Amino acid sequence: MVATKDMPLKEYVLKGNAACAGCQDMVALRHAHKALEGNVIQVVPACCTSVVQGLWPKSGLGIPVLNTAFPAAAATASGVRAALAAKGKDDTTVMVWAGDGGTFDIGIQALSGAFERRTDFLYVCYNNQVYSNTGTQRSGGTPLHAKTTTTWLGKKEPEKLLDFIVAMHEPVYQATANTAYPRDLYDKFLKAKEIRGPKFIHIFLPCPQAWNYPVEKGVELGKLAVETGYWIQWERVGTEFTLGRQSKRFQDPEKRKPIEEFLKMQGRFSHLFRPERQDAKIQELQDYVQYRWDLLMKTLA
Ligand SMILES: Cc1ncc(C[n+]2csc(CCOP(=O)(O)OP(=O)(O)O)c2C)c(N)n1
Repeated sequence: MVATKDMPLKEYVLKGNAACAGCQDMVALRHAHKALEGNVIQVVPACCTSVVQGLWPKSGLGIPVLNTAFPAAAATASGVRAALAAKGKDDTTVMVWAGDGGTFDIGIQALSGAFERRTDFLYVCYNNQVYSNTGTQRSGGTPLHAKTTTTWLGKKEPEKLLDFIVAMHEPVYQATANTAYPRDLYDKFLKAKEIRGPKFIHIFLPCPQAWNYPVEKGVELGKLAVETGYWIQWERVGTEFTLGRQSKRFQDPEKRKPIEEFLKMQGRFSHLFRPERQDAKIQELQDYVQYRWDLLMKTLA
């Protein structure tokens, strides 16, 4: 794994942009771009990142960015790749950077199409599990029982199992990442930029606004997600699966921390503990951890 001192010093996420305090998207963008070293065209649909990117002619990102309509990110990437091919520029990474709303829900048709066309691009879904930019409405990536502005009593359905939907499109590279492990995230982008074909990186990304936790706790929360087994770090090159070293220990349910520790740090789950404890709902979320592990190890490993 890369040593922090060996990462490029150049910053592509510029100071003074419009991100909220504690925004983990900045951690993800910063390390992704250090790996890509500026040789990238980034396609951004409507999401928090389009606010960070800002209004033309100014920009909060020091790389070429193409802002596109909410459902169209992956289709736009196919077009950018075709234009680059026409100019003979094959070594530039074309990267979609979209939220969970723009991926699980609104952009999924375009995503499916671009993968089916085998577009040479990298699709990144930064998953803060909610439509953050417009005031934190529930998305297809919002977990069971989480409160959002459109699920006041907690969401009634679990999230879509996006990784499995994407895997069935047979990407050449697929990985999960987490901003609590920025060196691992950096390495995954380094790897992705060398592989030609459709690629997908799914980033777990706590949002202090939507999840309602103190802004300085983002990394702690990201680590807890892994230590409780809630988030699993893995990658696949073609069909070759590797369980991430951060998650290896937690394949054993005995080694995992109880899901409660992850839930308790977040206001969006406070109704599970106050005014009285809702043991059945906490248990449902605990059981769902094992369900996802089993599904992953049975189908993709
Ligand atoms: C077709 C369309 N519908 C709705 C909107 C309004 N809108 C802009 S950003 C956004 C939320 C995006 O959520 P997500 O993709 O999860 O990214 P995040 O805001 O969390 O970064 C919405 C609903 C829009 N711009 N276009």
